[in-house]
Amino acid sequence: MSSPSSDMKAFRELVHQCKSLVVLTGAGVSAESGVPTFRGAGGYWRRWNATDLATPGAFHENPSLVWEFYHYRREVMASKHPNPAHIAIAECEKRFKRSGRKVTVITQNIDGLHKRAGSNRILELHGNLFKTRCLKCGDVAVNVDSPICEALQGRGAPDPGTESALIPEEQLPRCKVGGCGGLVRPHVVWFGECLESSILEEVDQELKNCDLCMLVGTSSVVYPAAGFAPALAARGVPVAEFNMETTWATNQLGFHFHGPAGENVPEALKP
Ligand code: BJW
Ligand code: ZN
Repeated sequence: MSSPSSDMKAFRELVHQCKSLVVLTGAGVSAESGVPTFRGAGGYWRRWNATDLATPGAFHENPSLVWEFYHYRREVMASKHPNPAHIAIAECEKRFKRSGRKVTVITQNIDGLHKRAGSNRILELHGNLFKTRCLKCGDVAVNVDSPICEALQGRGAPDPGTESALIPEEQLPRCKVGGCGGLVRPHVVWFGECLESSILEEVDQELKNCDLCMLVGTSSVVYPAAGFAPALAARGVPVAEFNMETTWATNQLGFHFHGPAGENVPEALKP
């Protein structure tokens, strides 16, 4: 396929004409808010790669360590704010709604920043950092407690030399449903786990109906999300990638805008 265009004027023309815009986002959309991405220099916590701790095996082996990691990220995230990319996407949704058009955010991020920016139509593919799921009764609950439990207070420091806390399981976050008290885990999707089927059905619907797509700040290596934009492009839907780098998907897409999402996304969505 020929290399993608970087003609912003032509892309903005498509935005003005489109009826249903899907914005697929990854960690790069939050990078300018100060949230580390997964792959690359920022993706380490202590001596672990973040993706090594995002597995059911890691939690099974050492729930204390994995909870320290997530506790750290919850505390960091609570101090971060949406950046101009999140805000431009949320404002575009409101503007589109007034003329009977729609914007849907399909995000791999668990940081909740799209919602905090004011987006309403959001599908969170990989869950949410501020939700827990009970391993005993399955209850899913919103949880913004800080710290999430007493034993994690002051724990989770990211420096490579930090000693692990080795918190006994009964002192880790527990289910608040009356009488349950089971161990809870972060309500996020780890490698090898299935994405929620109801969300995948909604995603299918949105992808089927959309007539324009923006792919923002993702390395496009993690499936199933990595397949969404190339599948749209193969169907003839125009897709624009916004990234600091090219990815394996770039050459299958119609547009590529090189550079920080916080600059290029607002430019692309200017009223
Ligand atoms: C900027 C920027 C700026 C920076 N502006 N840009 C098919 C083929 C092969 C394997 C599989 C397959 N189907 C499924 C699999 C297995 C696996 C998988 O995909 N493995 C691959 C690694 C090969 N997938 C799964 O296991 C998924 N489950 C599943 O499919 O179940 C069924 C099944 C299972 C097994 C086999 C087959 C089927 C589940 C995936 C769950 C991913 N979970 C994580 C952790 C979530 C919780 C947490 O956060 O702790 O999700 S992993 C991590 O990666 C996280 C992210 O959402 C995800 C994607 O990362 P993302 O967002 O792309 O971030 P980065 O860091 O990679 O990239 C950032 C980008 O931003 C870069 O490109 C930068 O350049 C850019 N950037 N600053 C613009 N300012
Ligand atoms: Zn429970």
